[in-house]
Amino acid sequence: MLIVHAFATPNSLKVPIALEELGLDYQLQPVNIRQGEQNQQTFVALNANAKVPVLVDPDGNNGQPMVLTESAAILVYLAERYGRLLPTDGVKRAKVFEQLFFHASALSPAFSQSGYFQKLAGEPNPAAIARFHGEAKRTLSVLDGVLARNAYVAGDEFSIADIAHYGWLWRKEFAAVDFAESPNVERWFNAVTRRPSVVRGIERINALLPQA
Ligand SMILES: N[C@@H](CCC(=O)N[C@@H](CS)C(=O)NCC(=O)O)C(=O)O
Repeated sequence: MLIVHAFATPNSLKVPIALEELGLDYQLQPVNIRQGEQNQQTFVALNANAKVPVLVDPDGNNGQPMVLTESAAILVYLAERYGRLLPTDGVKRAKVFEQLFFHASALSPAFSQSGYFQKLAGEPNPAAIARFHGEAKRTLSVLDGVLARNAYVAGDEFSIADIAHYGWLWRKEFAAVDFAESPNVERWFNAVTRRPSVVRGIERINALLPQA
């Protein structure tokens, strides 16, 4: 069975949503990043970058185990292995990659750092907040422009690029952004939230949080 090392985080959520979309069985292995478990030797042996998510496919490498890190790479791997969520047509496929790279290089780091400097950093850093909160709002407005033209982020079909963006928009409060000036993102977000795969993925990832 596929194993996903994960926690209730934006990047982790992407993987169970994809697995639910693909109708696959999987096990979530909790890595409590609030308690530093991502730095334990056993986890760093799986991901030298010490971050969730990590996918372990027991026979993904010609019958041998395959370990994969980076949420966008995991989404591409699953889509290619199971033949869904990533068009084969050149232009449609390129548009999915355009959004995946935009997500991984722009929106995701902006949201992550915006949240870090506003919610977690030990001391105030106005320049960092201005830069990253500004980037979070700016990338959200870029996405709003894309969704003004398309039903989904890479065109008229739901794809792994939607799953990638959804992960961070699910945690928009952490980045201190909202949909007040992004009505197209809001329409898309609400539609994606209603997908059974997303409902189930959120339920399973939230179950990784320690019970109070
Ligand atoms: N580029 C990586 C980012 C992964 C990432 O930042 N994961 C966060 C949780 S969403 C994490 O593990 N943080 C722990 C830490 O930074 O120590 C991906 O997309 O998988």
